[in-house]
Amino acid sequence: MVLNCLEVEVAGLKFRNPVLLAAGILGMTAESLIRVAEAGAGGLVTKSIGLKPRKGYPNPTVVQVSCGLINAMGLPNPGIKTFSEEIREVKRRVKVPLIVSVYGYSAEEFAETAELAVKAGADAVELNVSCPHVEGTGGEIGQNPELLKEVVSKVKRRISKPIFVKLSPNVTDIAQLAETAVKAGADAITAINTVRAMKIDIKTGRPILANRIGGLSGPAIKPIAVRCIYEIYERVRVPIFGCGGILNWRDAIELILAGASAVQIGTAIAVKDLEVFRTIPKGIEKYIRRKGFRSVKEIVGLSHRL
Ligand code: RRO
Repeated sequence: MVLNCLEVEVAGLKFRNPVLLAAGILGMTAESLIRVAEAGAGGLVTKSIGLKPRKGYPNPTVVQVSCGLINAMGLPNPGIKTFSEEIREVKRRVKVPLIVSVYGYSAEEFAETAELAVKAGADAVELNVSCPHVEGTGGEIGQNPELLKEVVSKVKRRISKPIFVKLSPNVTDIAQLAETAVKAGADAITAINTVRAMKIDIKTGRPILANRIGGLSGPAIKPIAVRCIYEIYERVRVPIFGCGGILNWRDAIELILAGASAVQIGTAIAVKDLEVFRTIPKGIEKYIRRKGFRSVKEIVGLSHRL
């Protein structure tokens, strides 16, 4: 019998392959999420959803730079009550695990939103404590160990599904924050969110994004993601979802060798389309077989053991 060497079980969820959709892209409607699943993704993470609808920032919200994209979307989302219908629709139509990314302005808001997401059918929640440019939430919570602990432990008391905590690279010691999250009950860490960045139009002299500062994603941040994952892997014993700058299967392998049990893809979809959900798993599988391994699990964190 030929075993599927790509299948992984992470934080109690079974994924047919370790290449998931990252939060923030194609994650706001059931139709786009289903398209991603049908394109081959091993799992789906939604756009970050809050308790109430939020418009987001005015345009321009995204700008391309030579090494990636800078976005300041500003958490646009329909709110969990409306989004619950999208969750139900995805669960009715596709089998892959659905992880709902949630945010809040307080521990109570995180917990209420997570609870409603699970009630609608989420297989897990990913707590966004790392948005780099929205006041009162995101990075402001994830950078503060006391607030981080309060948020994670409150959500843990409220839901029985796995909790992933998505961390920011815009901190001095990401591994320390990962440890705080795990002690408070995180079942997995997702690393990393975008890196605070800016672009200025030299003709007008003005910042291009309406919010001025945004988050950089894409190839420029991959070495930062590798370093963060490597440090987190040394510090905590829960699985890591690696995210940041993956464009091809080689990048995915690098994050897995650093310690990621599975990876999430965002910006590559804008650059290369949904084909990445076929080409990246295929490339990972060929690498594993060529190297004589039986399963992707055998190479998770391998660079720490060599
Ligand atoms: O919506 C956004 O502007 C956004 C979010 Br929530 C996030 O977590 N990371 C990011 O780069 N943008």
